[in-house]
Amino acid sequence: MKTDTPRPRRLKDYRPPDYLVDHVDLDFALDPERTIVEAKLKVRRNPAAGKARQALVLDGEQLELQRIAIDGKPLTANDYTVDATSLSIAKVSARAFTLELTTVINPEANKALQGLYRSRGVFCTQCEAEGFRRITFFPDRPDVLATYTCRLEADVALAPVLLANGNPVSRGKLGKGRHFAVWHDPHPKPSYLFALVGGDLGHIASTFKTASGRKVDLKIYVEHGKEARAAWAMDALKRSMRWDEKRFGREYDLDVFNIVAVSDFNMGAMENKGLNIFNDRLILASAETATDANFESIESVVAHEYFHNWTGNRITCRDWFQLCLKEGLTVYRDQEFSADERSATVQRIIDVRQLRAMQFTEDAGPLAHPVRPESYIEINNFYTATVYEKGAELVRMIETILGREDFRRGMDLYFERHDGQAATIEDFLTCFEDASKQDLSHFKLWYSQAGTPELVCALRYDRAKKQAELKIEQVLPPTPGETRKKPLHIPVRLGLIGGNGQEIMLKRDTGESIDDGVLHVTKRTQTFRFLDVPSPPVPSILRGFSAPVNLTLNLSDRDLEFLMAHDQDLFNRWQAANTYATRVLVDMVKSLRKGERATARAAGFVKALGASIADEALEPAYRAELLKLPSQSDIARTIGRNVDPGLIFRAHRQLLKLTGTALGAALENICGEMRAQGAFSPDAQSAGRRALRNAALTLLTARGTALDDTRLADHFFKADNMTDEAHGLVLIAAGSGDVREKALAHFFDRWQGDHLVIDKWFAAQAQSPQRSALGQIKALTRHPLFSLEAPNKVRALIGVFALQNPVQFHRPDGAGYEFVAKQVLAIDRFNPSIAARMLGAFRIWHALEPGRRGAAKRVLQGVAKTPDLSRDVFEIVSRMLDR
Ligand code: B3K
Ligand code: ZN
Repeated sequence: MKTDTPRPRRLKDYRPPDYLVDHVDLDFALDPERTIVEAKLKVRRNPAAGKARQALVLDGEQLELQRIAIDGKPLTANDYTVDATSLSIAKVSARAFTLELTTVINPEANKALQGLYRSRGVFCTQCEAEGFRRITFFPDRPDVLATYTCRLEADVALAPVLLANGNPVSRGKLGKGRHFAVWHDPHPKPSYLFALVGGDLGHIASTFKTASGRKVDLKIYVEHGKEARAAWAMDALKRSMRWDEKRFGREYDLDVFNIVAVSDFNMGAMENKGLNIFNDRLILASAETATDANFESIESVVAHEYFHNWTGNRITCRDWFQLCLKEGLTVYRDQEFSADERSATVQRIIDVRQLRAMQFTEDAGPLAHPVRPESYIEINNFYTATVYEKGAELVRMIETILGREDFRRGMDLYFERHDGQAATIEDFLTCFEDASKQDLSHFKLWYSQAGTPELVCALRYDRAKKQAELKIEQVLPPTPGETRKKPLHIPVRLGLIGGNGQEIMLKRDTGESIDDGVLHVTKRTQTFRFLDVPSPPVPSILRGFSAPVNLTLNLSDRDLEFLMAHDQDLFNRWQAANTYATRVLVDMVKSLRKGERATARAAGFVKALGASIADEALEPAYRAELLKLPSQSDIARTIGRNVDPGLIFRAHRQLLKLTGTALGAALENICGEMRAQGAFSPDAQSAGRRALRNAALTLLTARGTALDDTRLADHFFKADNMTDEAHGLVLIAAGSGDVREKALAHFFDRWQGDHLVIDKWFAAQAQSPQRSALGQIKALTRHPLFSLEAPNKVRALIGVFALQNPVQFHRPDGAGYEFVAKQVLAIDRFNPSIAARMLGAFRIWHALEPGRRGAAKRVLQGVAKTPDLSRDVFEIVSRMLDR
């Protein structure tokens, strides 16, 4: 381990910046290996800094400083010092001055993909969180807001397209095959939102007229030849722009909005002002090359990045501890957008599934942290499901607590009060308090307390008094560094359903109104009494998943069947099915452990499921969600300790097979009825039909008759869209035999020229539960189309293996762990951010049975002992082992 152990930064140490920068002039002479950056910063003392330090300290990494001057006068070597991470000028004028800097950088050598780098020959940037300091020296923190003018110069042949933030100002030829472009962004922004692009790209164009009548030119830049595949993203962009006007009264504020798709990108996309840069997998889509899930995530990420224009850019974060201020809020907004554009219930189911899979898992392990963390070593490690997805749930709870109207008033006030500022969670909450006159001080605990609360509920019915009594206890499990927790304010949406399936009017004995069905749980234990309940009710608790908690409630299997049939809250109807399936699966794991077969309970579940999916009043997408059984990781999370992924795999298979067999006829019907009607369309309804058909196919395949094998092979080989083709490939690759090799070879031949589609080929093999999988995956790391330097390839092969192939990743011999750790260390040499993320797959190691736990621990200890770890990996592995 490094001798100079990296020191954490802490929220409580926040100090305003000593100096502010009001305007930045940048001039880039783009060159693959020697890009010259001339920066002119208009600097002044920060009046709010109190007793400012004399020295001006700027962040800077991996920069070659060529020239430094103040107000045109070059500094001498005695005037300043430069070390590996900063530049300090001991004495500067108390009055405003212009600091001039010339730095040289090497984009081609930049494999960390932060700062300025090249992706398949295209110059592009990624500055969030701290990448701008790899471009020039700067106070690289989100509370320093400046306007930017950016001039770019490059060879026309190399980079005919030159883009930066804001509006275009001018462009022209320079001779010697060079040209230039100037861009100006009038909106003050932090350095993390800076962006430029230079390259040879094609584009599609459109326009948008804002509510107040301004015309905005929209362009999406992609690799030549892929223009047609950007149409869906353009459509999504325009729908997002309209939606933000209607729902939140937010208009776009520049003359142009540009999106550029690049291949090598550490994350999904980036909201740089007026110039969003995207991982091309989140832009490019056509029926032949993209699945419905791809179309769906393109729509939601395009929306997400666009929505950042207000929640993130116009109002940014004071410091990185406040990350959820922009991310949680923007995820909430994109979820709402998808809910409005598609089916709200199905969207909620998808979002909650994801929350539980990623965030609940994180919250239950060594990497648990509050939505607003209080310390970090490397901020890139905190772009987590907790900050994003749980952060969004907190915003949603505010809406549930205040009601839709007061929530909107609070949002309006937030936009009005903090436009142009770098704000905090306190600022945000105060807006809702002021707008609604409600006190959110208790609610605020959600931001600082980690862990997933458990609500233990019990319902009693008093026949004589015709009263029902619901007792709710909140259990707050300890998380690293935090053992005693305070009770939270938890909004619990409730319904009571009478024996006839009718909703019972909720009437509290206290007389308190409960029109919205929301109970406010604020104490450790609370009892709610309801009057005039004519017959014993079945409770439907946490409707719409009104809070990110686990629910423990003693419902009988009959009660779950009843809810599956009658709950008017369709989310909870699905939840009942999901709870029932989980129960069955956990039982099966227990029996397998004892060497028994337990299928009795399963029969009840399957029967109820059969009845649910027969209900044609329910839309296909919803029925598809019913048919998707809990995943192996869901079962592992529910079991929680001494997890044996081998047994879980077998139980899961058993239930799939049982369901496929028992519901065979109905599923076959679905496969027939849900065939495509007419030409491919990515809309939600058509996608829902495909989803239902594919879900049925999964279960029928598990049944495993010769007929089922033929159906699956046909589904794959005759597919006319990527949703069916990719789904078929995954199912076929999960099996063995000739068809597997044939299908993989067929897919490879067809798609080897397409660097995005071929990722599906890597991923299908990475998730195969076959014993031979690891050997094949190792071989694939040497495949000519694979590269450790390309994050999408790493995610498709290594990420999918570690996260979506539990049975092989958690091989009892530890070989899966060793393989992933070895890749992590190799990647850490050049891309720490991706390495740390991959290592995160170990976050459930403590919950495993002793044999695997020991194996995983040894591998983690090996990582921890490796010399010269990045801060990113150092922090993750330390937290992982520190418990
Ligand atoms: N704000 C970016 C994420 C940046 C991640 C930096 N490690 C994308 C988004 O959340 O919209
Ligand atoms: Zn975001």
